[in-house]
Amino acid sequence: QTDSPYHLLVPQHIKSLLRPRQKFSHKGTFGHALLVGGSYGKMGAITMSGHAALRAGLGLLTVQVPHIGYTILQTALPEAMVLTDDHAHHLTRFPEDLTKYQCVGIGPGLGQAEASQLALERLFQQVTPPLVLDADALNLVATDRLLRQHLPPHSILTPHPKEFERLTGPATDDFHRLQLLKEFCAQYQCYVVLKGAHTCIGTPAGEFYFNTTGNPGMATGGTGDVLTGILTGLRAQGYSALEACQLGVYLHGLAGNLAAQAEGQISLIASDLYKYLGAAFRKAS
Ligand code: B4P
Ligand code: MG
Repeated sequence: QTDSPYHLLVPQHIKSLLRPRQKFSHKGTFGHALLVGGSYGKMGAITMSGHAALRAGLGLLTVQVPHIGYTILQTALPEAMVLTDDHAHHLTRFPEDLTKYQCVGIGPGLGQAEASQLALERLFQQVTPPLVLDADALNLVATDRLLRQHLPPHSILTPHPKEFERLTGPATDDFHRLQLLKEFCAQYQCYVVLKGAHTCIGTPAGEFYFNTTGNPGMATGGTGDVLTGILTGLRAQGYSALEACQLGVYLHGLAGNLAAQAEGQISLIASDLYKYLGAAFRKAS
């Protein structure tokens, strides 16, 4: 233990966080999550998040998508329940009752339609379960002051560097980016997973956790959507926001390493990450 705010995510720590399954557990033990996203031509993102949430050990999954996504989801992800929005191509509302969900993940493939923005504004004005915000949910937060003002505390945000820049403005160098990360997490009392080759988790307490897994094979479309699913699945199981970030980021990268060992970095695609997530859990535990 040191006083430094900079930490590395090491295997011993990850192992200590993982909770083995008890014999008499049932699906209710492992939480019910809601994933919200998808729009016309972007249904793959939320579908992959769903696969990843389930492979992360989640008990029950509901996915809310625009009407156009109904058949796609029920076919591609038979384990999930599907709620459809009245609108065909994008989301215009969230479910009225969110109390049955232990975590809500929002953003993959969402798009930035004005109606989706208004729906997010309404959501942020009510008491919500823990949130994971990614992709277009972050882009909407970046452009809408009302959304930033009402960002529910203890949310997990997962920007890549461009999305982060939209949230905070440009950084002059890596050190400045960490400074911006620290200020943003403190101001909004949130956990930010700043993604990249050295993904860094920022916390409201001003700590930084750097990931030690992952490889450039993961620089391919959809790998971020898989991370969103993993984090949502872990958070819904009762892991704290910080535990979910640490476990999720580490296991996502480890799955990427195991996938690259088998398939090669060049051919790695995002769905390989949830295909190898089980092997990553086994290796980490
Ligand atoms: P978008 O169109 O917003 O991409 P996306 O849908 O969010 O893609 P996805 O969800 O698959 O990937 P994500 O980055 O969320 O466009 C991305 C834009 O941002 C592009 O213009 C791109 O050039 C730019 N951009 C992205 N990353 C950048 C970076 N590091 N620096 C500058 N510009 C950047 O999630 C990707 C996942 O893969 C993360 O978990 C990440 O940690 C992991 N990953 C990616 N590269 C990795 C690497 N080299 N090593 C280890 N892990 C890596
Ligand atoms: Mg992304």
